Amino acid sequence: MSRRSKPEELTITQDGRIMIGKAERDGIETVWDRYQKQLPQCGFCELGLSCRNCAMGPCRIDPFGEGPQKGVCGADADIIVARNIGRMIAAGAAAHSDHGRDLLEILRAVGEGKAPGYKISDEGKLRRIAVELGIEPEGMDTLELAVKVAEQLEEDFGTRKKMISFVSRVPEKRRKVWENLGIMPRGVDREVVEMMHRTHMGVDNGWDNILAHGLRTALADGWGGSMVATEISDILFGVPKPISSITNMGVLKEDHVNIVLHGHNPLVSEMIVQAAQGEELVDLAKSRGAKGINLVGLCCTGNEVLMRRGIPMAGNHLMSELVLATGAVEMMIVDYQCIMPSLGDVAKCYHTKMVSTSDKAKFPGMEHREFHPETARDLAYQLVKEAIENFENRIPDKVYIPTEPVSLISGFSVEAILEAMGNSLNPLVDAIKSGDVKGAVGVVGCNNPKIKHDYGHVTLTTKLIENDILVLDTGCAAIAHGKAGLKQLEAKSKAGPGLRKVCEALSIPPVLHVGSCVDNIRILVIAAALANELGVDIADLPLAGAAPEWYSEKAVSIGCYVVASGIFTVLGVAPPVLGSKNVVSLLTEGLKDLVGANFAVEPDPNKAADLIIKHIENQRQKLGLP
Ligand code: BF8
Ligand code: SF4
Repeated sequence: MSRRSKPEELTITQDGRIMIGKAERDGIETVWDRYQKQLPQCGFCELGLSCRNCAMGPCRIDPFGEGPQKGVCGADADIIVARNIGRMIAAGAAAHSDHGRDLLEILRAVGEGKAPGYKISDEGKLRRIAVELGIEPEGMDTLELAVKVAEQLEEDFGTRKKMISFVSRVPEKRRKVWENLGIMPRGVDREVVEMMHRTHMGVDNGWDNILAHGLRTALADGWGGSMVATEISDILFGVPKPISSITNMGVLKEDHVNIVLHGHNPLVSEMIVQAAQGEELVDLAKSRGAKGINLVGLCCTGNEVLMRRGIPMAGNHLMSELVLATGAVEMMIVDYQCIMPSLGDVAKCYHTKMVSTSDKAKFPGMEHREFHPETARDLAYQLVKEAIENFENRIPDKVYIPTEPVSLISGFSVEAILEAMGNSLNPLVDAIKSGDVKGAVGVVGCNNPKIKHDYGHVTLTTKLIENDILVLDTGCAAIAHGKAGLKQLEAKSKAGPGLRKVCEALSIPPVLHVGSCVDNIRILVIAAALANELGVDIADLPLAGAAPEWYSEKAVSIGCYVVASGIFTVLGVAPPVLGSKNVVSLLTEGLKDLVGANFAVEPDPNKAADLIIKHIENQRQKLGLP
């Protein structure tokens, strides 16, 4: 194995640096060690030039033009690259959308009285969504209405429709763009399945045709599956409101029973939160020598319970192994997505009990305890009880909690942002018009060991707010910003004078946490509302997106629906498309003429900020703004 990099070369975070050192001392292999062992990674795959879609292959195209230029079937670089990225989009859209479907199943089960423990937390939102879907809620009781709404949104997945329901939220001009290009999303499952079909050998060999369908598949995620996930979570668990909390590994407490909630879907974690707040279990924890039960989150499940309940956030993607290395975790409960299969191994070095909960996500070294709506409440109680019983098994010599936590404000749903502005978009519109706020950027996505942990997010966002650009964030980017202190009211001191003024007037930080990765749709909803307010297309607004440290297929889908919705997007990691000049030129230039926005790739976050600032200035100029 090559020499380990120094912790300060791997992450900008203090807790991360300390815990990388501890992991090494405890003999734990981390994501960075495994990344090192993989180097050099396959150049063909990196460029998107390898294909294993059939058994005549695997095939690869020589990027230098000397070796083979076609696969066995005759597919060239353009076709292979487009097929590969198309399948990445399909997988990402599937992940978000299947998460949405799981929530719809709970909504229906609540309506049918089959999900004790779950309830409709926001009836107002249920009724608003019903009206949007063309359901007349008058005279219908809440549970009946829940079933109707679930039924109608289930239709957005598989059945044959001209378009999915929430396209109704899309500005008229944008819809025309999609219609003209033939990329109107018709059904979530349909677009994903069709992408798998098109990329089978001998089907779609128009590389640009595959990419166009890629945009449609991504739109079915953004305006479909992810939107369903967010809106139904709000109905079931409540619409987030500004809430204070704390973050980094210092949220773990040495004298408490620590339970870590990891994954994406709030349907397990919400039950655990309820169970852990019950007096009986708290008393049990005390009787076992702990001061109480301390729930903390990781990744997007963490974001969900942070946004709604203020549950402290232990860290983002690359921190998940290191959290276990504190030796202070009694139990980690996971649902699905972004859960490294290495976690079970790490936990073996400590007393930590690992529990998987979804029938579709099992892991080595974890005990599988499946959640079902009928029994979720009882299972949650049982798991918290077992975590408490595990407290006495802690190995004191191995326990180390590295830092003091940082405070933050979370909970900026669309509703909360509007409320902060007196239930009107006018303050934001006025601030943009006057130039106090030059524009807004969604900084989103993952961590990736190819980029120094959190460096991309924090550097980019700091520079954007300095330049009076409001940042909305989700996913692991949001956690990075939280740990860096950018989500505190005091962070306004780091903002430019215009943004600072607006933060003061509205009592908001310059970086607004809008949620988990499915919650990127909250940014779409605000963008659509702004465009409608100004009577323009989303593509005309001074907005941008950025994913400085992305790794996942979900992020590819997000990037594509954001661009197809008309928002310029900068990626910090190059997607595997560089093997095709045609695909690169379409994504970075051609799309501008087709959907009014394009991608850029810029690994240096300072330069990415410059690109975004320039883009926002151009957009302002085109709108005739100062
Ligand atoms: O959905 S940001 S690493 S945790 S994929 Fe995963 Fe990326 Fe984090 Fe959330 Ni999103
Ligand atoms: Fe090779 Fe074509 Fe099969 Fe891909 S689909 S593995 S390029 S023969």
